[in-house]
Amino acid sequence: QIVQYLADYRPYPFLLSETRLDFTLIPDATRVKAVLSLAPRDPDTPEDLVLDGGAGLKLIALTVNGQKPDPAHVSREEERLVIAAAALPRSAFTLETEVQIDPAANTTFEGLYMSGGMFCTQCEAEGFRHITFYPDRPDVMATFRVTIRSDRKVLLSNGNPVGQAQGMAEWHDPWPKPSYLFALVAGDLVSISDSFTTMSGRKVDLNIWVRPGDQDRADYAMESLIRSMKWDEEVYGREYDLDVFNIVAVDDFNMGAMENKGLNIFNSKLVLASPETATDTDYERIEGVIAHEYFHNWTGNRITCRDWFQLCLKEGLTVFRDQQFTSDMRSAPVKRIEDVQALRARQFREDAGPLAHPPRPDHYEEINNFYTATVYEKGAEVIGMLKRLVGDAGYAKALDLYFDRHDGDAATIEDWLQVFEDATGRDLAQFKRWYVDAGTPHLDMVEQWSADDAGGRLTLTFTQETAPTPGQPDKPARVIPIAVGLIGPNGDEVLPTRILEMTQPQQSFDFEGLGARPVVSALRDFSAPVILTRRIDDATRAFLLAHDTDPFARWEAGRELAMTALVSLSQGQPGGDDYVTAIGELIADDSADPAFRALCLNLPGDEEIATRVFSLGLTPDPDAIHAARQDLARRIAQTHQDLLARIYDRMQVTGPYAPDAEGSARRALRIAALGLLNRIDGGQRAQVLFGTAGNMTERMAALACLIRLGLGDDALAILHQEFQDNRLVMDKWFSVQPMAAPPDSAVAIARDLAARPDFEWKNPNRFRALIGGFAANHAAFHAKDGAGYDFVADWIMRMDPVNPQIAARMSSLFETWPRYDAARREKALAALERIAALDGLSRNTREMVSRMIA
Ligand code: HT7
Ligand code: ZN
Repeated sequence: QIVQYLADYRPYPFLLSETRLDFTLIPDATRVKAVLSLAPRDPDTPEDLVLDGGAGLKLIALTVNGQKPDPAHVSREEERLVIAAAALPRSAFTLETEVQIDPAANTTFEGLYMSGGMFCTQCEAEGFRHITFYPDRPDVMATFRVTIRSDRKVLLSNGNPVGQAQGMAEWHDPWPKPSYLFALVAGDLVSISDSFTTMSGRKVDLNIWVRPGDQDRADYAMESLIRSMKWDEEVYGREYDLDVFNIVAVDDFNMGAMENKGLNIFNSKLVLASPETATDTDYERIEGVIAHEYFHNWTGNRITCRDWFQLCLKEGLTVFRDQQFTSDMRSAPVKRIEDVQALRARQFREDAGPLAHPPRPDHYEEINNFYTATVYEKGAEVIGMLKRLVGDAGYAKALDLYFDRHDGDAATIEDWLQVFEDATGRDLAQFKRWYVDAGTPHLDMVEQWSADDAGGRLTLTFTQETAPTPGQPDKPARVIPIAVGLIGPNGDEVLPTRILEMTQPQQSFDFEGLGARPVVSALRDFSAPVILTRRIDDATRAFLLAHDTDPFARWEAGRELAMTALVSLSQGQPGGDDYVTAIGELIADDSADPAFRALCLNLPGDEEIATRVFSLGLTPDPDAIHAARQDLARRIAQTHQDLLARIYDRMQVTGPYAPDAEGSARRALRIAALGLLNRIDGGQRAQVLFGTAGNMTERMAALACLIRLGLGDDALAILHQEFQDNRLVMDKWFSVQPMAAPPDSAVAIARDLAARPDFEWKNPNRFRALIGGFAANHAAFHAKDGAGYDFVADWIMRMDPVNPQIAARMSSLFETWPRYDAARREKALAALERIAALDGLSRNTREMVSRMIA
């Protein structure tokens, strides 16, 4: 069956109570013995036992209750092993298998594979079936007992250690779990260790395992873990439940990190950091991802998903929780603005193109293609809306009920919503649309003001509309929480934030007894993931940028000022004067948070401008957009050069580097000022900063400035010389060049880089650095002659047979192709068709490409 449908869900016909695994680890001939304690779910209805298992499993032995079944009752299909009901007892039985696998030949980084001499697993979503025959689905949960035999020094699996001898270790995980949470690591590793005492007084050993030499770069990850454990106790009342919590850093990893029970495995870039090698953004991501994976222990592991259609149940909720955590650890307004920027850049783009799907899809071909911004980030936004609608107390009550009711379950979105209905008494039938419908609603707001003797009345009329998405032509109205505040003409707030609940396609809300006509501050804190349009002039936007009391709405007013100017300039029209004036006033305000000022000073990127141009019914011209952005940036620099120079000097942080909110805020503003000044000082400041800065944040910013001016060669050579043995810094080296290069030279630069022997393209981080870095250069990727499309397509085709997950993920770079002019569309489509025609194309990439060219 190629397409999987939610509607076809059926419980597994067998119950699995315990899984015992015995690994003998040899790089090209690992043996895996599995003993499964099974029982028919309904003994009166005999069923075949169907086990998942990939072609790479060589079956060595199979017994049922110690007996070899009649071979006529055992069949091997392409990706399954079937034991006929006739060969199975009607009551509890033991199935034993032994297989041989070849981790050394596994380049997919799924299942059991090798990374730098170490054995490592990745089982979500369906990797376990490449390790042994098993019911590899999230609703089949069992306790695990694991024996590892290997000559590697450190042998790890899930749960608690229960035995250790020379060349052998035994682990027991008492918490029933699905196979996707299984993990094993065997390597010559070293650890940094600490401990955490839980709220009930249990001491937990904490270890972060890294390659020898990397220990001194794991401290921040450890501190982040301890902060996360404490926060989850304080805010959600969730305590850790094993004696030990292990984290392992791995160089070859398809995604960011994995929440395996008690044994989180991380991409080394999300563990290792030092001021010399990591940027502020890296530190913030490390803290956020460590928290995310830790929080999965409850939202994902203790309560897991019934099937993969429910993925956003664990991912949306866990992203929401990690966002809350970061808001508490750092600046809440800045975090909110960053999250909205990311949502718009990735999820809105997905929702508006051929890959659009609901947070809970109802069909898929390859589940790995659904680890998307929609499932993760929109999934989190939906929970944010739910919280706004039921209030903080309602949310807390619902979450307590969720943990009480579903601990140990494989749950669904229906279970999740039921908990909110039961805890708060609200009917959430309409709210469910957010989970099952794709597409971003467009929300239009019209203001009507009428003055009379009793005072003025303001009427706000909202209209919602969602464009059709693939397979979903009709979009009924959704419930939309719209946070609104009113600002008086003197800049004082006359109405603090109020949530308007919109449930109809069109709906009006009145505000009575207002003295004078206020300015509306709408969609405060980005209260719903919608695209808001309103008729508002630049003067009113500038007023909101100066006076709005809601930080998000204030930033948004500035963003809109910049965006309208950029759209106008990209169409060959004038624009930008109001923005240049207003931004000068804002950044001169030393009482405002530097991080907030930096966010306001950074112009929208080329891709974001293209998205806006397209949403206005126009065809984006990447070259004109790039030129417009350059032009506006240069005007800001020229107009405010003294002010920017002052900011650049004053924001310098003296003393030792600390990756905290305060220091990174100052550096962010300093770098934003540098980016503008660089356009008029001939790269002078950037040269000095690159040579003198003691931290990677400022060095990378300076390097990007120099590359932009075509002056980066010396700095690149210095960085290479210094860090050629540091993979993570070299990834930055590979990505910044095509990303910051002038668009007309970026393809050539990317090609040269790709030809270097140290472009280790099978490593996902390196591949993403170069290919993803290049595609982030919007005008270069969308070059008129199609060279950008061809470069990326060639590399997707090369990667596909080696690592289909990575190839498929990279193919989504093409998802915006239908927006552009006919000549570009033709070239992008030709590139996609070339990929589609590749012999033996993986299921992963085939699904993605066929959705994009459908
Ligand atoms: N739950 C994990 C998602 C995941 C993954 C991680 C690493 C490599 C492959 C993977 N496939 C799916 C990560 C998370 O969301 O926390
Ligand atoms: Zn997650």
